[in-house]
Amino acid sequence: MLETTSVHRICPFCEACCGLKVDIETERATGVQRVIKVRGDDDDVFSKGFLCPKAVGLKDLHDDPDRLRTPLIKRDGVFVEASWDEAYAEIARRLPPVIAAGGANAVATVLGNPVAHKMGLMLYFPRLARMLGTRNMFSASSVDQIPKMLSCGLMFGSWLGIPVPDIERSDYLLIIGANPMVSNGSLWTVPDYRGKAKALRERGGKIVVVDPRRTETAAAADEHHFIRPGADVFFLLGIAHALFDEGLVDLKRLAAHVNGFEQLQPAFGAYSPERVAVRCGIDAAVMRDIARTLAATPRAAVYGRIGTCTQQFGTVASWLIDVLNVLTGHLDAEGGAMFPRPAAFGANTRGKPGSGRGVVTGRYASRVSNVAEVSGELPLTCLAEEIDTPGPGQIRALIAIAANPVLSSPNGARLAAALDQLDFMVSMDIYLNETSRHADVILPGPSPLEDAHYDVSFTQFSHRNHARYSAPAIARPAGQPDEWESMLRIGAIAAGMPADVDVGALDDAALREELERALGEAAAPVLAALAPRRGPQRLLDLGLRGGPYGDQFGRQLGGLSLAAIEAAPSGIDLGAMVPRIPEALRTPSGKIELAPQMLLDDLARVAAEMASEAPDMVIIGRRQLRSNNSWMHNLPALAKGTFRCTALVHPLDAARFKLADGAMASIRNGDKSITAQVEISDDMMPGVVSLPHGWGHHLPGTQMAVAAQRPGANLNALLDENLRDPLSGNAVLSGVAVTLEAI
Ligand SMILES: Nc1nc2c(c(=O)[nH]1)N[C@H]1C(S)=C(S)[C@@H](COP(=O)(O)OP(=O)(O)OC[C@H]3O[C@@H](n4cnc5c(=O)[nH]c(N)nc54)[C@H](O)[C@@H]3O)O[C@H]1N2
Ligand SMILES: Nc1nc2c(c(=O)[nH]1)N[C@H]1C(S)=C(S)[C@@H](COP(=O)(O)OP(=O)(O)OC[C@H]3O[C@@H](n4cnc5c(=O)[nH]c(N)nc54)[C@H](O)[C@@H]3O)O[C@H]1N2
Ligand code: SF4
Ligand SMILES: [Mo]
Repeated sequence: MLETTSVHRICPFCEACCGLKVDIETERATGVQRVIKVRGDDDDVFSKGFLCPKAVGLKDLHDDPDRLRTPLIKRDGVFVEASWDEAYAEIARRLPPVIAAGGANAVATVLGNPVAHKMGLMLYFPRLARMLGTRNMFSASSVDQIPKMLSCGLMFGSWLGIPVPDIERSDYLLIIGANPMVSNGSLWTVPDYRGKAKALRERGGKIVVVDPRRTETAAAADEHHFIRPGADVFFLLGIAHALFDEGLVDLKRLAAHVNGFEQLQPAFGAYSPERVAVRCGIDAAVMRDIARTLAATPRAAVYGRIGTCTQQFGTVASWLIDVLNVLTGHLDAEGGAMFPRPAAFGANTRGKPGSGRGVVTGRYASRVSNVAEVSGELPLTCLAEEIDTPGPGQIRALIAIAANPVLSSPNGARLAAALDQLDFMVSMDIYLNETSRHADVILPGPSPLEDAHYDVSFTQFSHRNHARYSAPAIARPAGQPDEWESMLRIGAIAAGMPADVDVGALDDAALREELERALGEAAAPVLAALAPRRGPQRLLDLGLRGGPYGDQFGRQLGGLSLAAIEAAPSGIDLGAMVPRIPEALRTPSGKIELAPQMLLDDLARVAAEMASEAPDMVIIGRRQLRSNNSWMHNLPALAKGTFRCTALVHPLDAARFKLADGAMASIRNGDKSITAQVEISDDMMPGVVSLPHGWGHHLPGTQMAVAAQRPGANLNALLDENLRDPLSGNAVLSGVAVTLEAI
C-alpha cells in the first residue's frame, strides 16, 4: 500500500525562501519514503506559489547517491565509513590535545552559506563558539556581505539591521551590482522578483540597473548602464553631489533623526558627476537624471548587492547607497528602503528600542596580517596564512561547517595546502567535496527534507513580514543526529567533556542559565511554558513568543508562538513593512549616523583611486539560475543542459584577443591562470570578462560524480587572497586585472 502526502516546505536553497509543496509517497508496510514531486505552494502567504528551477533539486539532493549519509573517518589517508559514536570518539581523541598544546585559538571555525539556511546550525553555532572560546572565527560573510553589515552597523547600530526595498509599493528602483532575476534577491528576501518588477513597471514605475553586464535583471528593466567594475563609489558620489548641487536634498521625516548631515556636502565636494563620469564610465547627464528622478519620485529606493560589496570600496559603496536613500527621504518610507520587523531573532527588535551600543570593529586583529576583527570574525582570506605561518597562536585544528572555501574563496590552492598541514580537521558537510576531502572526520547533516526549518536569518530581510515553519517532511535514518546536536557535542568535547555526554541536558542547562541571567525569578515560568519542546524548536518558540508579535507567554492574547505557526502550514502574514525609525535604531546616539568617521576617512583612498589608470581588462563574477555557489553541480536536474561555466567577453575584446566563441582561453592574473570556455556576448561591457564562481570540480579526492563530468573553471583560483576592502576585510572578487589569450 502506498500513501501519498503533500507537505509544506520552505526551500533552503536561496534567500527567497519560497514555500513549496513536496509530494511524498510512503510505502505502508516498510515505511520507505520517496519524494515524488516538488512544486510551489500557492497558499504560501509569502511566496504565493513561486518557485525557481532549483527547487526541484530538493528531490535530486535527497536522492543523490553521493550525498553522505554516514560519518567518514580518514584512516591512513583513506576515508572509511564509521558509526556516529566512532566519529565523535575520533574527535574526542584528536581535538582536545590540540587545545591543550596551543590554547583555544589553536582551533578555528569556518561557516559557509548554508548555515544561514539551517535553523539548527544558525541557532546553535553561538553555543559552539562559546564553548570553543576561539578568536579564529571565519565565514563566507567576508567574501560576501560584511561591507553592508558594517556600513549599516555604523549608520543604524546593528550588524543585521539592514533596510530592503519595499518593492510592492515602490515606483522607482535603482539596482546596482545585483541580479535578483537570477539570485532571487540577497539581503533582500523577495521571491518572484520578476513578477514584482513587472508589476512595478505596469503601474508606471521604473527600474534602472547599473552593472558591467547587461544582466537578466537589466534586460527586464527600463534602463541599464554599464559601470566600470569597482567604480561604484564614483557613481554614487556623483549622484550625491548632484543632489546637493541642484538643491534636491530633502530628508523629510528623517531630518530629526540624523547626525553628521552637515559633514556630507563638504566630503562629497570634489565628486561632481562631470568629474567622475570618465572614472565610472557613466555619463554625467545620466547621474544627474538619476538624482532628479530619485528626488522627484515619492516612492523610490536604491539597492546594491554583491557587485557593490565584493570590491575594494565595498563598505564606502554600501554606505553611499543608504546615504542616497536618506538624502532623498526614501529611507524608512513606504515604497523606499525600509526595515523589516521579523517575528523572532531580529537584530533591531531586541533590547531597548531607539538606541543601543552600536557596533565597533578591531577589538582584536588577525595574527599574521594584523587585519581587524569585524562582527566577531576575521576575514576568510586570512585563514590560509593563519594555518601555514608558524609561531605562537597558529591555527592547528579547523571545524568547517557547511563551507567550501577551497572553491569559494580566493586562492583556494593555498588554502588546500594549508588544510593538509593541520593536526586535525572536522567538516560538517553533506558532500565529500573540495574542502571536506581535507578533513579527518566528516559529519553529514540530514537531508533538508528530514530537518525542521524556520527562517532565522531571512525574515530579517524580507520585503514583507511573515512567519512560517516547516516540520521535517521525511523520517530520517535511524541514528542520524541533528546538526545542532553535533555542534554541541563538538563544543562539549573541546571543553573537556566525554564524547558521549548528554547534549540534551547540556542544552537544557545552557538555556536555563541564559534565561535566569536575563529574567531572574521569571525564568522558571517561561521554561515551564516552553516545555516539552527542546533544541531549536524551543529557542524558536521562545523567540516568537517574546518577539514583537508574540503572545508574551499569555500576556498578549492571540500573539504568535510556534504552536500558532505550526497550525498555519502555509504561514502567517504579518503585513507590509512599516516605518521604524527611531525605534529600530541601536546607535549610541539614537540617531542615524550619516557620516561615521571611519567612512569619511576612507574617502582619502577614494580620492587616490580617482587618479589611477583603469586596467585594460578586468574580471567579474556572475550567478546562474540552476546553480548555487559551489555545491549544486552534482544534482542531475540542475547540471544537465548547456554548459554554463563560460567566460563572457564582448565581441570587441574577442576580436582583439583572437578568441572564438566556444573555444578555450587562458585567463591570467600574474602567476595564476585558469582555462575557460569563451562565450562571446554583447551583454558585456567592453574590457570586462564575466565568469561564474563555485566551479572547478576537477580536484582529486572528491565524491561528486555528476559535478566531475563537467568541472568548469575556478574563478577564485585567479584571485589574490591579500586583496581586501580594508574597513570590512571583505575579499575583492570583482574588477581584478587579467589578461586573456586564445589557446
Ligand atoms: N569569486 C567569487 N567568489 C565567491 C562569490 C562571488 O560572487 N565571486 N560569492 C561568495 C558568496 S556570496 C558566498 S555566500 C560564498 C559561499 O561560500 P561557501 O559557503 O563556502 O560555499 P558553498 O558553495 O555555498 O558551500 C556550501 C557547503 O555546504 C555544504 N552543505 C550544503 N547543505 C548543507 C547542510 O544542510 N548541512 C551541512 N553541514 N552542509 C551543507 C555543501 O556541500 C558545501 O560544501 O562564496 C563566495 N565566493
Ligand atoms: N541562482 C542562484 N541564486 C543565488 C546564488 C547562486 O549562486 N545562484 N547565490 C546566493 C548568494 S550566496 C548570494 S550572496 C546572492 C547574491 O545575489 P546578487 O548580488 O543579486 O547576485 P550576483 O549575480 O552575484 O550579482 C552581482 C552583480 O554584480 C555585477 N558586478 C560585478 N562587479 C561589479 C561592480 O564592480 N559594480 C557593479 N555595479 N556591479 C558589479 C555582476 O555583473 C552581477 O550582475 O545570490 C544568492 N542566490
Ligand atoms: S528562488 Fe528557487 S532556490 Fe530560491 S528559495 Fe525559491 S525555489 Fe528555492
Ligand atoms: Mo552569499
